[in-house]
Amino acid sequence: ASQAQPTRRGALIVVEGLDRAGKSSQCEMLRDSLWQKGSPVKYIRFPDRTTPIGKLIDSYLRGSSHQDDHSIHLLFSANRWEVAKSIEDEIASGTTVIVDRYSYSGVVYSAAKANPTLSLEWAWQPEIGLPRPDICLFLSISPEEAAKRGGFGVERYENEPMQTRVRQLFSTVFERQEDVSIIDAGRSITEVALQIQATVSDCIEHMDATAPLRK
Ligand code: DGP
Ligand code: NA
Ligand code: NA
Repeated sequence: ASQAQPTRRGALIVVEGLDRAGKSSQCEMLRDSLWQKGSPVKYIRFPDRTTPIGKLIDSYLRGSSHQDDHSIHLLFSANRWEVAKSIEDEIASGTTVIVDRYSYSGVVYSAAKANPTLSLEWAWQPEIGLPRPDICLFLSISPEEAAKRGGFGVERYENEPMQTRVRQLFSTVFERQEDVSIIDAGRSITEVALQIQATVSDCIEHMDATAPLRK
């Protein structure tokens, strides 16, 4: 009788970075390269602006509505929680999921507001229990390189003082975090894409794909 193969789960890959680091293009290129190698793969992004909670977030980011700092923080987190189960299901079924922004953006952007009752520690609490990434790629660009890439957009957070605090807090958070790969995203799109592909292949090769996703 034929023996069922042990099911290999997919990987959870998170891509983080400052605004204009090139995250979205790199996520698309990574998705395409995994797809070409024959792995089932899905690309999602946070915030997911299409859900009811996502619509509140979108309106806040576009400056059309005001929210208390804690309240919007919890909405961003809830926006991840409402998708968490479907991420787990995809991964259990063998699909690799690439996520454009996750809990790290969540804590860093909120803590960057320097609200005295919104510390990094406070900000982490609602993230606890979400599926934990197998790898996080941090796309790092210098402030000089960021400036070369043109002006900021019009959304909330897209200004120099905020981005400077976000950059500092990302370093603080990633110093304490395992499984983070810092990618120099100041190079050409192709060079960055190749490094990302190599890093992800290495991660997928070495992870225990028979063990469930961590929390
Ligand atoms: P994007 O659609 O990737 O450009 O993200 C929109 C903006 O929202 C961007 O400036 C980063 C910020 N952001 C993403 N996730 C979170 C989060 O969980 N909390 C907060 N406060 N900001 C976030
Ligand atoms: Na943005
Ligand atoms: Na993005």
